[in-house]
Amino acid sequence: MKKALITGINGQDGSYLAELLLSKNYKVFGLMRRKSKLDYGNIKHIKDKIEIIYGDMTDIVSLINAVKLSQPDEVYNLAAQSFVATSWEQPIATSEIDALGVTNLLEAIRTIKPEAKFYQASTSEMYGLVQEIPQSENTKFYPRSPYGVAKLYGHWITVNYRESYNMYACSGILFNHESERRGKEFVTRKITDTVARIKLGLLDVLELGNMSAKRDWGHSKDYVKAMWLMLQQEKADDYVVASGETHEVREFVSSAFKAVGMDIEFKGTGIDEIGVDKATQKTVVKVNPKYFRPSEVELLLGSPEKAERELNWEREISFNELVKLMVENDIKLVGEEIL
Ligand code: NAP
Ligand code: F7E
Repeated sequence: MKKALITGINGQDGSYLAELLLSKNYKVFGLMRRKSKLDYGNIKHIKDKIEIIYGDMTDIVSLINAVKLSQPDEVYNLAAQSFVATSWEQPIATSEIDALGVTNLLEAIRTIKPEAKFYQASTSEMYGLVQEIPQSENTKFYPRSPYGVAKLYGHWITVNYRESYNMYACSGILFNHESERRGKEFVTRKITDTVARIKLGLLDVLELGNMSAKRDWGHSKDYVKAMWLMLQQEKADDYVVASGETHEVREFVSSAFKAVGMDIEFKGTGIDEIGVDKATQKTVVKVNPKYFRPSEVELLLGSPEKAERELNWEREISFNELVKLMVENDIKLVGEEIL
């Protein structure tokens, strides 16, 4: 039986990856932070099948303990302060977790179990002010947030440990991936949750920031398969995982309203832009500048060509299916709330 250690197990990706590895008969260990109130987050339904180890990416002692206890064949480093907007409010914490935390974990592995295979959750945010369209493994990086900068360190330290110590260390440069388990502060889930509340009469308006930003969105379930595939190769390498399509935030909004039978027309520009329900002529979308970022990533479009060719990775859930799954799930959850 193979053993895997997943940091950030109770996050969106951690929970889907744990399900995937359990289905492949792995013994799964998950690193979680201690909180004042015990909350298993996204792994409530599988917590009895997983061995939880308490630890923190900023505390190398806890990571050494975690590696000692689990003796993993594979380590997936998914733990991070992952919300870009928060990285301007907490740049130091973000760097300590997302940058130095990676070194902490790599050192713990190098000391205790250097033959373990390592996956680092890198991100398309490292491309930031994009230098090329589409972005591939060879595109120059230009991060635009403290989060992107910290993740770039995490990426390069992974490459460096591979080259310095011959460790099997991979970096997956994943473009945005979402799901029914996405945190509600991220734009997709904020949209689907609010659309559900508007549809059910609990809210009137969805307030957003930059609706012209373009993202390459996929479903987390598809993307965790690529993480696993990266650790099953003969040689460690870095891969872009993306859908190969880009959509404006505005388009996600229209699709989400469409999924509940509402047709939206956008009027005006900039901070005066509104989205109007064609049937009732009511304003259901507004811009609120408080959601603008100090510096924005305007466009992301990834090329998954290498992952498709070398890993045989394929995405199964399309953009429209993703929006529909998320909206239907939020209609159900909000419906249960008001019962
Ligand atoms: P997520 O839902 O925010 O999960 C992050 C996890 O990290 C949470 O379980 C969180 O635990 C844990 N964590 C945060 N700080 C920690 C610390 N100091 N010590 C230990 N655990 C800590 O993020 P996700 O969407 O699943 O993303 C997984 C990883 O992929 C992240 O590294 C993210 O940066 C990266 N990534 C995500 C995307 C995407 O579109 N989703 C794209 C590219 C890369 P708490 O519950 O205690 O906060
Ligand atoms: O923003 C715009 C916002 O917060 C997407 C993380 O998983 O993917 C994620 O980072 C876009 C941005 O995700 C609102 O300005 C407009 O342009 O959903 P997001 P993100 O910043 O792309 C990458 C790949 C990661 O690695 C990260 O961990 O949407 N936007 N209005 C808004 N965004 C939010 N959150 N809220 C708004 O009201």
